[in-house]
Amino acid sequence: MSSTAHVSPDDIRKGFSRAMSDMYRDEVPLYGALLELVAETNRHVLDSDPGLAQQLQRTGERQRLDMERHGAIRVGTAAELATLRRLFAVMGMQPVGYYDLTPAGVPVHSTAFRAVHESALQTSPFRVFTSLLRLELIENPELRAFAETALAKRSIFTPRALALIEHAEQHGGLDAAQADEFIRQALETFRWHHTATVTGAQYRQLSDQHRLIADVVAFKGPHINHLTPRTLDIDQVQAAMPGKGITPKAVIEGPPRRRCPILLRQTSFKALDEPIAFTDAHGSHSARFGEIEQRGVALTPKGRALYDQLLNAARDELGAFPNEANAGRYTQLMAQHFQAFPDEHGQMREQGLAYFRYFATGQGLAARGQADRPRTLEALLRAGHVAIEPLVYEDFLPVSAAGIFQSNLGDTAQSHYAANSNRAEFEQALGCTTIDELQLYAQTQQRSIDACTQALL
Ligand code: OOG
Ligand code: NI
Repeated sequence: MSSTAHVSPDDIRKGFSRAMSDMYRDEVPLYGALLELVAETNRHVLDSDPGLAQQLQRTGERQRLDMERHGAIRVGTAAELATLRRLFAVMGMQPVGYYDLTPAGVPVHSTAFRAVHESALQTSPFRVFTSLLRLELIENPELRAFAETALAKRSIFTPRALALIEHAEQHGGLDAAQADEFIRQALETFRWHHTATVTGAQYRQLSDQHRLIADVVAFKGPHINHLTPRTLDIDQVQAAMPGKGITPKAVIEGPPRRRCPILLRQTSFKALDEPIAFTDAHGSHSARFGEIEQRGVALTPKGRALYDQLLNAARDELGAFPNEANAGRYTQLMAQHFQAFPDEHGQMREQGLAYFRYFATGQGLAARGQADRPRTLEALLRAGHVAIEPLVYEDFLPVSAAGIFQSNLGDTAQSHYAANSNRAEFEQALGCTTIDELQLYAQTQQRSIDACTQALL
């Protein structure tokens, strides 16, 4: 068996991402509508902005754009999270970043499973935002015990999925037939269930504590709750959504609209109310929604600090959680505060605010071997022998994620938790540490500089 060629984890991820998207489109038709709208908008943007088309061609993002998406799931126990880590590892996905959403009233902490190397991201940039419920935040001891018992009874992975994970770990990979079966079996974990594992009354009790708690505890598994395609112009899609029968949330999360996009902008439409059979009665539950994202350049620690400072200043001045009523003022405040953030790639690079990829230009390659050619990176850039392109942000933003969660939980019940952020506990549950995303961006940037040096020797 081990003599058969292994399928690359990147190809398994690519296949899984496609299978997941097909499953979700079958189950949630509005996701299909959103995919079409995003594809149409992206085509239009690429046709009307040749400069952007060229930039995305050079970085490879244009080639990966149509298959680019992220999903999100929520689990209930350390064991579930640890097994998910092993499942995602089979597909070359590792836990990157730690996000604590408790300060925003959402009783979870999270990581994003994704590929980490630019060449792997190029094959498939699929990411899964994965949250672990913090059961210790349930105040009522009986309810907490009930939730723990319900979670302890369930098994969210099929026996074949577990066997194939083990096989991949022991043999260093899966062959083609095993990879196909793995994709099918792994998909089962993320499927929607029309039946709950609890009574209607138990569901209500959990839900009264927090809707998220009911969403995790009352079901057989961590259904995928959204899949998010990447658009090149989120304002255009947001404006076009109502025409397609989709009502977006009032405010786009993340930075304001800019010429040079930074980090991540996101918007979503509310979760659908879906019929559920409880063990003793019929009712409904809403969990699944649609979201779109627009990705911009990754920021350095200095750039991120400036982003956080400006975001906080705008929110402080708004004096309330952004909502339908204050959306206009929020947009205005954001635009105003973010004037302090340079909106030109050259300036962002010079001020050390963002990460870039460096490319040897035709001019640079033509000058190879010439005695008087420039030597330093700065001189090469000035001479046009090297050009920069923004390094795309591959991760998430905690304040935005909290906004996405809230819009789907109904903005009504805002919980307040005094609990501290607990990265160590999360990593203990996960079974490893989370990777620092900033280090990944710095490494990709450095590899591109090294490649330029090589090419222009
Ligand atoms: C995850 C919400 C966060 C994002 O894109 O920031 C998220 C969830 O609702 O489970 O997906
Ligand atoms: Ni999302």
